[in-house]
Amino acid sequence: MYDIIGDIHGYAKSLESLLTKLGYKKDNNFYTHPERKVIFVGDFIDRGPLVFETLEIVKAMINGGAALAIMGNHEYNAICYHSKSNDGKNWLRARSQKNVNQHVATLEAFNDSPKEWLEYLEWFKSLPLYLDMGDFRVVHACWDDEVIKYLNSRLLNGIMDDDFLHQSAKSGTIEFKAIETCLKGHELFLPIGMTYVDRDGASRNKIRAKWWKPLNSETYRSISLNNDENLPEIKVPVKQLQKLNSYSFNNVPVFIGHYWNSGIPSIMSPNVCCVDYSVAKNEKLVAYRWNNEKHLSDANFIIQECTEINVRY
Ligand SMILES: [Mn+2]
Repeated sequence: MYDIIGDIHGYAKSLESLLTKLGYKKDNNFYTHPERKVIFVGDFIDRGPLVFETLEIVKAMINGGAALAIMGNHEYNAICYHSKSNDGKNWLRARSQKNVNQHVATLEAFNDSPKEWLEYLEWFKSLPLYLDMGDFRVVHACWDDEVIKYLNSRLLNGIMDDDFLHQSAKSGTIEFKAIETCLKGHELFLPIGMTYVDRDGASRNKIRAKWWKPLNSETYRSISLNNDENLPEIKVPVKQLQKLNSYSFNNVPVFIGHYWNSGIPSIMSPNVCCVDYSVAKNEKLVAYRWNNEKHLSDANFIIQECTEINVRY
C-alpha cells in the first residue's frame, strides 16, 4: 500500500518528521517501511532551506525500492533552465530575474557540489510525468485523459526523451501543452478586460480551474481552485469549460500536488486528492495514506506541521 506525499520544496526536516510519523525508519541509509511505499508527487527543489538534503532522502528511498516519484513543474523547469536549445544559442528556460529567483534556493544549495547537481539533473529527466498504477493514478497537477493518451503513445513509461524535451520548451507545441496540463493544470481566462486581485495582492486575468468538475454550469468563482471571494459570479462559457475534459466519478482515484492549499486537508472530490498543503509557506507537509479505497476520505490524511520555522520561501 502507498503513502502519497506532497510537494516538499527543500523542507527536509519536515519530510523526515512526516516519514517518522508514518512509521518509516532509516535503515541502510534510507527510510523504509515493512508494508508500505511512498509516492512523491514532485517539486522536491526550490524555495526551502534544505534542497540538497531533500533530494538525498528522496533519491535514496527510490533507489532502495521504498518509494516512487513523478516529476513536478520545478524539476521540469530546472531541466530546461540548465539545458541549451539544439542550436546552442539559448537556454530552454530563460534566465530572467523571475526564473532565477524561483530557482535560487537550489542554485545556492548546490553551489559547492556542481557534480552532484548534474547527476540530479539527469535523475530528474528519468522521472515519469505521471504514474498509472491501475487502481490509482498520480500526476503533479492535472490528469487529463486526452493528454495522457497522447503521452502514452509518444513516450515510454511517461518519461521524456530529448526530442520531447526540446519540443516541449517551444510555446504552442502539443508537447508544450501536455507539459502545461500535467505539471501546472488547466487555467481559464476571465472575460476580456477583467482582472481580479488574488490573496497575495497580484492582479490576475486567469484562474486555476478545478479540472475534475463535471461540465455543468459553473461561475468563475465556483470553478476556481483559489476559492477567492474577489472572483466574479459570472457564468463560464460552455466552450471554455469543455477545455477541461473533467475527471469522471467512475475513474480510479488520482493524487496530485502543486496547488498551495491552505488550512485543514480535505479531498477535492471522492476520487481526487491534492496533497500539497504549502510546507514552503511554513504550513503543512501532508501524506495521504491509501489502503486501496475507491472513495477517498479526509480521515486518511497524515499531517506534519512545518518543522523549519522562519525561513524564506
Ligand atoms: Mn508544483
